[in-house]
Amino acid sequence: MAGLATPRRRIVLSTVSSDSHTWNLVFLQLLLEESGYQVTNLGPCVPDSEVIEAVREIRPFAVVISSVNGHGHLDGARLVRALRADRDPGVAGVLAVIGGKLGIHGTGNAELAAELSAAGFDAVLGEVAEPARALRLALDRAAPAGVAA
Ligand code: B12
Repeated sequence: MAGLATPRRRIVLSTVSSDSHTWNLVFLQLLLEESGYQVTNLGPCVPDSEVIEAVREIRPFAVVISSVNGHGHLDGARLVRALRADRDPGVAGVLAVIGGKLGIHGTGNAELAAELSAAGFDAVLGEVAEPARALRLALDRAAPAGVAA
């Protein structure tokens, strides 16, 4: 049924360029699919340019970025700046969410979250207690009518 997905249902899911962890992506893909989204999972270690080209091609409702190796605060900030600087308004304006282990100092990452928000992310979820709930809430806030209905 992939061809029937509306842009509001599509999500591009990726890690940051340095991150080779994959089970986080499997978890997030299943979670998002359960919530009614059609997910394009780009896999681990995705260069910034590939994420941006996927957004250009797929025109998703949101791009969800996962960081596990702790480099999310650096790689994610660079990625979202490039996304926001794109000449195509449909790419530059896409809803962007990042979460997971954003740094290497455990959960105390309020500063990193602020930096990532300033760089351009709409939602920075960090290592939250209930990732599934937090992600659903962040996406629902951006699409109040809900996509799974
Ligand atoms: C398996 C594993 C690996 C495997 C990965 C294999 C694979 N193909 O996936 C291998 C051996 C390759 C590996 C490599 C490395 N790893 Co590793 N790895 C792990 C391990 C044991 C499990 C990760 C996992 O699969 N978890 C299961 C998934 C489902 O959960 P998760 O990844 O934690 O994701 C959850 C949350 O983070 C969150 N989440 C993640 N993304 C997002 C996004 C959003 C939007 C939201 C809302 C939530 C969210 O939700 C997920 C589900 O709860 C963890 C330790 C641990 N017990 O967690 C270390 C760990 C993640 N690894 C770590 C490190 C340091 C590395 C290396 C740098 C080691 C090294 N020196 O080489 C490299 C990194 C390589 C790279 N380029 O990225 C550290 C990260 C430290 C940090 N961030 O502070 C950890 C935590 C181990 C540790 N305690 O030090 N690793």
